[in-house]
Amino acid sequence: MTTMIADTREEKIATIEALDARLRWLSAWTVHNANHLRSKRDGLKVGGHQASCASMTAIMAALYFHALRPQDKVSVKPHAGPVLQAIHYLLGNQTLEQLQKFRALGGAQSYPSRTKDTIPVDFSTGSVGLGVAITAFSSLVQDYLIAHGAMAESDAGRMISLMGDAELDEGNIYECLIEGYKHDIRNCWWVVDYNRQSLDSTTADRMFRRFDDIFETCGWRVVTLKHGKLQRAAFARPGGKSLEDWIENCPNADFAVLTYQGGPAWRERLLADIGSKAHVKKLLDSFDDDGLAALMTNLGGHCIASLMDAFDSADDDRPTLFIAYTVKGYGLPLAGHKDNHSGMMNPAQIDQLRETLGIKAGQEWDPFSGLGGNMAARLKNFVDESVLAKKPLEALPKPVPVPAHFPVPTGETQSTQAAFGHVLLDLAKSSEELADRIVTTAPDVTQTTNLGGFVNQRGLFRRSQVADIFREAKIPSAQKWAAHASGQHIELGIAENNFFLLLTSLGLAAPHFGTRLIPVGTVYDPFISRGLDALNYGCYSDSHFLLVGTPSGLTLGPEGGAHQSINTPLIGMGQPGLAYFEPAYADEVALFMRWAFEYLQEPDGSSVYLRLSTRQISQEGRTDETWQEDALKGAYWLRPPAPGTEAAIVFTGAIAPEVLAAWEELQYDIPGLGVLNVTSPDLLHRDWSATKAARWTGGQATACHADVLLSKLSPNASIVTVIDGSPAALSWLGGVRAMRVSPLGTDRFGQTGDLPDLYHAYRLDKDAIIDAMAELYLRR
Ligand SMILES: Cc1ncc(C[n+]2csc(CCOP(=O)(O)OP(=O)(O)O)c2C)c(N)n1
Ligand SMILES: [Mg+2]
Repeated sequence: MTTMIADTREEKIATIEALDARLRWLSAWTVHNANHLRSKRDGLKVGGHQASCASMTAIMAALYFHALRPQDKVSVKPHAGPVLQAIHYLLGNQTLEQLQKFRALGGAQSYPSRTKDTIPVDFSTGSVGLGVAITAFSSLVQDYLIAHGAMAESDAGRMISLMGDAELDEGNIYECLIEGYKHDIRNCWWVVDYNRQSLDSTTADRMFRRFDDIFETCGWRVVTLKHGKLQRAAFARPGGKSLEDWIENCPNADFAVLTYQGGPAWRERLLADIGSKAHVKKLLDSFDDDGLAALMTNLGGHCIASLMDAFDSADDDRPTLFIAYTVKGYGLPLAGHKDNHSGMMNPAQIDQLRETLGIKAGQEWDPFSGLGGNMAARLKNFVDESVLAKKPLEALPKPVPVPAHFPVPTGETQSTQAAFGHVLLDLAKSSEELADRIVTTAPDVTQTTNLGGFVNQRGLFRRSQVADIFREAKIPSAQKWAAHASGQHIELGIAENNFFLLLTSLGLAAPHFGTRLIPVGTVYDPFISRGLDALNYGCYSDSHFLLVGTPSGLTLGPEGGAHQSINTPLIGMGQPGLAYFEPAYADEVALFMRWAFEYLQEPDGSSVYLRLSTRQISQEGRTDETWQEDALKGAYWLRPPAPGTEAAIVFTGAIAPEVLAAWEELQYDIPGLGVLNVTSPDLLHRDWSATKAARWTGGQATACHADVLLSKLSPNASIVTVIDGSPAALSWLGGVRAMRVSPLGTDRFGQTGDLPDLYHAYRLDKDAIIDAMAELYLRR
């Protein structure tokens, strides 16, 4: 055994203080190198946030090298990304080359990224607020796994967010607090870097204590770290009480200005304000200017001993908010300046910092430079022995088997939404392992999106049993809402941000906790937009889940314009990490769901989005399964064209009956007219662009699926495209083989009405399709 540097707590504090200084240096130097030393080709500022990093190095040093346990997961405030990189550099998990390529292609990312960074990252961050709330949902997912016997209670980790104080302005934080309270979440820590500065300004003094109230109301313990040990020692001396009171009442902006100005300014102001009070002058005189500046900025969030004590004090599973007072830019010449968010040290200033920290010129990247061989070896030993160095790598458990076929819901007329409900219900009644792994959720729209059948079978999830009072009182209801630890539906209030964050956490259950869950979430299609950033966050984090948007489009009829989704097909196409399908028929729903359950378990898979409808339409009398292969690629000929035909109708989704009616009528004028059912405008478009790109990027220059399908038509053919949504989702198809297009769809807000009226008013009916075709012919 090598001797540990930290045999006593005092030694440990001193060691972590040394690491804090290293992290401050390495994070600042990484940003400096990227901006001032690396050659530039485009004149763009590279950027980076030295002040945001310095604000948090002590918090991170104390957390990572003292409080963290192997099973804990951490979400790091985006702008402290370089500190996380530096920690892994000290641990030997990060290379010099990666740090030198900070913010360059293939290098360390500006903000921690699960998918792009080479170091282990538990949670991606970037969009402020989301990286915080996700930890609460992951603690809920952990509870779900414990309750379902997939994890031992003793293996429960803490889900920790290291957050900026401006993140407390994001509404999604409070949505999450409320939902978290309902679910009685535990094992969640949020540590606020309370530097009272955001990007633009110094934050409002009025919020002092309000955060405590809000969090305590929601069941959290609040631990405030206002003063470091130097300050506490000074307060205990004669005159100290006056100094403490002065700090207590000092407005945030004044504190920031004085911090920036330094020792002489502190002295002048303190003497002016409280110099006449007993013993104060003597107390202040006992510090030189640098000492006074150090004293006044010795806030709790920069004091390793105070941080260790605070973390140690929260030794149960109660959710805990640590408010750690800090100075933005602590220890740097940028400290406290209101413009320091993107501010950067100039070469002279970084040189000065290097000297202060005892690092030799030319040894800036040396992890333990300037410490002397013995000390450096002992520090390295401490780091190597830390819990973090033993953190297990993320697991990739085997996929859950998916049955080879899903039975197709029967019925002459069906809606895609009802078919979705049937497929899930069949699964819920089965003994398939897949059914046991499915977790459903919805933001208060469980019944109206046809999840009810699954929930009746599998129950609501609650750690402690909640009886179904209506049922016990024998009041008839279609819903059996008993909640218990083995339930598989997580009920959410109406907050679509929460919905997407929960789906994200559920989708990360495999890498985070070693057990695969198959998340299925339903939401009214138009309200996807309400949680769009959280959806994007989930996809960016490479979480895989099945999203069902239903009902969709004008086809919602009498519900009217506020509920009719228009641009969701474009969201489905434009969102990376999300494969969008819009089935027309029930058998397509069964096919895509089966495919999705496999695809979202593949390492290169993604989340899947089904855009569904409540409109009941006549089903196709299929005679074979040949359509399926093409349907899974994004489109198939529902009515194959005669070879070389001059025209086709290309459609997506629930307006199939109008399309087929137009087809019947047009056949006399256009014999052999084809009908192409585009089941996924998304896959079709991706395939088209990928095939085009492949020619130039070393791939095979094959024809894309859309090209193959449309090549059945004459080279001079025309197409009418029609979708209950943005026409742009399909109109691009004209570009694949240079065909003329008449695009139908909705590009203005909807309104109430029955379907014939609406389809007529918005030109989605049979006549509109025939007119559009006629127009193409007339213009020949
Ligand atoms: C959703 C979102 N809006 C805006 C931004 C731009 N932005 C980046 S950091 C920041 C302020 C951060 O302040 P704070 O959380 O207090 O961090 P710190 O002071 O520690 O840098 C803003 C507005 C963002 N990253 N995400
Ligand atoms: Mg801040």
